[in-house]
Amino acid sequence: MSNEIIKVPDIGSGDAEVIEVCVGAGDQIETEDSLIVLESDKATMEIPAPRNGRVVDVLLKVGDKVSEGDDLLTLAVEEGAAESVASEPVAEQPVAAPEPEATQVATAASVIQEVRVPDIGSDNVPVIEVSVKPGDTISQEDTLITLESDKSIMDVPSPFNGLITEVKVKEGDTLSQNDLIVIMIAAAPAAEQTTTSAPPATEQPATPATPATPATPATPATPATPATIAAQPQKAMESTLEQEQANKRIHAGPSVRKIAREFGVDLSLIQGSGPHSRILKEDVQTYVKTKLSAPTSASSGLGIPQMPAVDFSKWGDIEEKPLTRLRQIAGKNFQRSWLNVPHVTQFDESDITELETFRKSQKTAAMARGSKLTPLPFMLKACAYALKEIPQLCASLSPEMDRIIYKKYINIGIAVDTPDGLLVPVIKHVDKKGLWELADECVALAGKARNKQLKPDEMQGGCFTISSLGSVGGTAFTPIVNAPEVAILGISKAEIKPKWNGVEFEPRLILPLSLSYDHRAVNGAEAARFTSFLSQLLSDIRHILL
Ligand code: CAO
Repeated sequence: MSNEIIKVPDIGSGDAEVIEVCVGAGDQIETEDSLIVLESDKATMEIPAPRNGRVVDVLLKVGDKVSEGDDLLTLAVEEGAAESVASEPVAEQPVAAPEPEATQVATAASVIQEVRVPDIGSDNVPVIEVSVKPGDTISQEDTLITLESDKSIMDVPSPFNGLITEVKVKEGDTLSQNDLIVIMIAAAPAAEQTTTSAPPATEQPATPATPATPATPATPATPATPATIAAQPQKAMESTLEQEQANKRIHAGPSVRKIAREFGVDLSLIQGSGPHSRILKEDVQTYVKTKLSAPTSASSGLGIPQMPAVDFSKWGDIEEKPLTRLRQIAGKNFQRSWLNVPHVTQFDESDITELETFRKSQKTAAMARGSKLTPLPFMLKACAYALKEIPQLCASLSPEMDRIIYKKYINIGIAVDTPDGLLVPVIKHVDKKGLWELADECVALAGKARNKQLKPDEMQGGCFTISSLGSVGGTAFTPIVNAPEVAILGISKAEIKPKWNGVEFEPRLILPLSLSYDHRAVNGAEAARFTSFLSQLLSDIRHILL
């Protein structure tokens, strides 16, 4: 084996951008396998392997600008194969060896040139755009016509600077190699033109492009012109970018598609102003301008609009402080959940008059234990019962959204407000713990949260969350589901309210419940059954104390 540097062949234009690297170090490749995909403003083209071998090192990366002769990769090849390549006489031939078929009438400073269709890989390819007309002064590389086969779209560039005198094709014509496109007065003698990097069709050999084989390798010196590249259009199409694939039925030339890709524009959103609604460069430019000048608050349809930057100091003094890291992380989690989860909130209330009487009766005992018996441990216990009764709320959706994962354990998170932001420690196996144990754990975990002492595993494994604002106030709120959990219970401040007992209005302590749930996993009836069951449990705590 010997190492050989494979170089970029003649790509028919000055330079091109690497838009895809198809091989990596260690790959065993065969002749004709695609090595890289290049894109110039005229065409997308694959560069095939000139011979079998093993890739030692890829010397280019996506985004690199390359031209003929640049190092592409190092290939380890069999000794024999490398030698046969080196001794291949074709490799030494100059680029413009083939005789042009064009009729040339030399004048002092110009030559009349017939420009013909190069090797485009197939016959009878329809012309979808004619970009020049008699009288046009054009530069070398300007597009003359655009052809579209069922496999690829290709601009045919002018090989010369000069003046168009006659256009021999029109849209809808079908062309094959060597068909006449235009007659033009080229601005320089033909001898100079043959040295250009984009030889015209008339300078191509009349024979069809021969795929590179080990015997006749497409070495850097047997260049793959745009024509020979077009001989592998199917492969080229496969490697075209995703958006291009989606747009391939849209009428637009490669240069227009390139601009669209650079600006991230979906061509299907653009109304073409060219013949047969063909999208022109100007259409893309106008579209981008319109989008840029649109008010930032308007949705682009491509994502969530950014909030505009506002200089609040224009209206008075301000003070700017960084958000704590915790608030930033929590904020992202809220937003992700809010955007991903279709939220519904079920409101309910529970008469906790008896619960409160019992709780107060235990206050001294709680203090003696060094604990605190707030309504929260009762909520935890009641929720554990309700989650067992309605397991749909003790579940998560699979990331693919095709399965629901029921959890057979009951771990409940409690939202704790800390100076740095919100933390949610998780109380494990709530169903297996008594009220005192839960009360102790609430106090301990809330304390750890506020003192930044929570360990990661104390914040993991939750099935459901309780967010209690009961000590603060409010009548109801809509908590955000702590995804991937599917439900969260918000508790607001219990208030004395008049309740009709069948005979008279009675003052009762009423606790507001707000259950937000992921409507993909939980139905409204299940949510309502959950809060209703919870309400009953809290109204008569004998059930949960059992
Ligand atoms: N109704 C009326 N009073 C309530 C109540 C309710 N729903 N919930 C609690 N209280 C009372 C308690 O009984 C206690 O009073 P007593 O000392 O007289 O018994 C008082 O309010 C203070 O309770 P607490 O806040 O110390 O304890 P807690 O168990 O109720 O709550 C905790 C603990 C950690 C959940 C709470 O301190 C907390 O951080 N809550 C904020 C949660 C939050 O921010 N959620 C929003 C998330 S979305 O942004």
